[in-house]
Amino acid sequence: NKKRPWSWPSYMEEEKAIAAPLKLFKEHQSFPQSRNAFKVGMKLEGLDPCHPSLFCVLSVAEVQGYRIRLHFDGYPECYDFWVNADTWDVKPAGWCEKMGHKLLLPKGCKDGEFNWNMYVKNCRGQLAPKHLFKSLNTSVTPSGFRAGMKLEAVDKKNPYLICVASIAAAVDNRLLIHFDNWDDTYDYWCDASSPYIHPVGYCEEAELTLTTPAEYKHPRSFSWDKYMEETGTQAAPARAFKLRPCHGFQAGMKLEAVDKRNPMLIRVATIAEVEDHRLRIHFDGWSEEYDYWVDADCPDLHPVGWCQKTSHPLQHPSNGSTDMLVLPG
Ligand code: MLY
Repeated sequence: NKKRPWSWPSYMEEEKAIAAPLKLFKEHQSFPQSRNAFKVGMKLEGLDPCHPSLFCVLSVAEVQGYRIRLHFDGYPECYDFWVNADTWDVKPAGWCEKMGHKLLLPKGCKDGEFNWNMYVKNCRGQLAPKHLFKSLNTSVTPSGFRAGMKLEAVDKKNPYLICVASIAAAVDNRLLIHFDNWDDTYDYWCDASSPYIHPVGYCEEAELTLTTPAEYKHPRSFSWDKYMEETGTQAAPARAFKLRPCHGFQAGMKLEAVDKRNPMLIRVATIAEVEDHRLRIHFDGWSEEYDYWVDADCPDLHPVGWCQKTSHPLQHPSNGSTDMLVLPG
């Protein structure tokens, strides 16, 4: 009985399962239109996934199919992270300066002394050419959101809290959400249809508790009108908030998903459970304790066949025992 190589079609037949239909995936999850042209050593500016209000000086450390591993210049490799080549979160050198964003410099570089051209020359690197950045050519319709406007937002690190928040930046169709009087470690980027943001007055209307700004003197008597007057600010207009349609994914559907514990790996996975905007991802052949919840539009979810199309290795259920060795902790 010769062992045939693993394949999606035969696996699907064995499992009597169906693939999550292509139309349910967002463009940034689906099959890319072009190749990944990033090369190891190219330098760029990009968001720190653990601290998304910060753009940093990064280098491409590894290329795998349509994905790249990014390294923080001057910092240990343990902070490296993987993104898709078309992510909005990376920008060409000089983008921050042009947009007026702060750029976290490589360790050891002094503010005001950093110059991209000199830097690249000194470390014999190269800048990632502008045309590799998909996100620079997106057409953007004005959204009505402006930096400084107030809103009510879920703290994604403490998702049971809806809090007084501000738009810290509005770039393309992306909004940087900041929590008033807190440091920027809770900040995150989202779009106008994010289920995590609501107009001023939402909590009152829905009879939910609104978490007031840190150190706010009279949290019990918080009033938006008073607060906005005190701070000289405005509410983000209610019409700017868009309703996100249901994702349409159903439990049992198969897909390819990045393994959060070892993000260089993409595994055969099943949707185990669905909520309005989230999915519980189960890795086939692995214990349920490795399941995790993600937003349905997460860029780490891909349709069946994505790895093959983009020349990325796919970890299938039957080789679980070998890659167990590279799973940390
Ligand atoms: N227990 C946490 C809660 C922090 C909440 C911050 N949000 C509102 C931005 C702490 O005190 O660290």
